[in-house]
Amino acid sequence: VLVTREMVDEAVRALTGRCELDLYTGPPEAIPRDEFLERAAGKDGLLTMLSERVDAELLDAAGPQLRVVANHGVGYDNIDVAECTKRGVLVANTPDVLTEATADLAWALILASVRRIAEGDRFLRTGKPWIWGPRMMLGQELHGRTLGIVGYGRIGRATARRAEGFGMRVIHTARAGSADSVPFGTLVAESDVISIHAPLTPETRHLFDADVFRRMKPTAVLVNTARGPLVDEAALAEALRAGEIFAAGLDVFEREPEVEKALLALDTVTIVPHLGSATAQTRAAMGLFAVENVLDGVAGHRPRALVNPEVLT
Ligand code: 8YV
Repeated sequence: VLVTREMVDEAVRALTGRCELDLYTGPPEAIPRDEFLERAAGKDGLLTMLSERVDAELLDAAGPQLRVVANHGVGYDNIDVAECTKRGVLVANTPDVLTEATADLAWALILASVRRIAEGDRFLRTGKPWIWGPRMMLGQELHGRTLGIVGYGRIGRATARRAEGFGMRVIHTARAGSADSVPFGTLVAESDVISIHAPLTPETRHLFDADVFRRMKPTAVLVNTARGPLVDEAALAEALRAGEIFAAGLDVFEREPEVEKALLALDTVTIVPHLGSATAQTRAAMGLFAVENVLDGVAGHRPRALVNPEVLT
């Protein structure tokens, strides 16, 4: 089994002695593409992370004995699932265990964005003199206002549940549509806070573009803890600069690990480096889940979180 980035100790311990282990430990943090192609050769299982592209080229390099690709994460847009299925390779992910941690981070960004937390922190650190005043750093109220959830799966629902404590009304859009979901245009126009929880697919790429920002309320905030390319970052920077929306909180970026320069220049943007699932407890659970999936797949058993069950039929 090849593991493409360092996992937490619990997960490495769980894998040690259970298989012949090829553990990439860097530097750099992420395995370079050439090395990924080289070290995948002859493996029965791959335990991959966020940006490790598993496509036809990689599957060719791995060879026909590859049985399973276990992704350390719930999102698997880095994996060409159709290509894996065609070749009989199982694909697994780690749903559920990171739901609550990611919903917490969405709220951390919502609160930081509406109450200007990062901006206030940055301001005080400049050491500039300041005097409290009633007009100082005014944010936006949450109570009594509307939260729009884009993508009403596990994490979207967990984020929605937390809104009750803040006295917010919640509306949502869902991929398949459901009795109580609203059209995307309605959500965009009515929401005071929009939190994105949809997967990255060809349909959701740049779902938030210049036109959508123009249709949002000028007091609204946008939070993204899903995948960066759902938002056109250059258009977002322009919308913020032009005052078309109030603020944005971003955990994910269009070209990670790069962050759009125009966003860095704006005080209305709060950014963190893809920390949605980054708690000690959740990362241990994710690591152990991915290990279980890869070992099951290698042993010829059905992984608990199998993305492409059609391989087995
Ligand atoms: C991970 C994530 O940090 O689960 C996901 O989809 O984006 C994060 O929880 C990342 O996938 C690591 O591989």
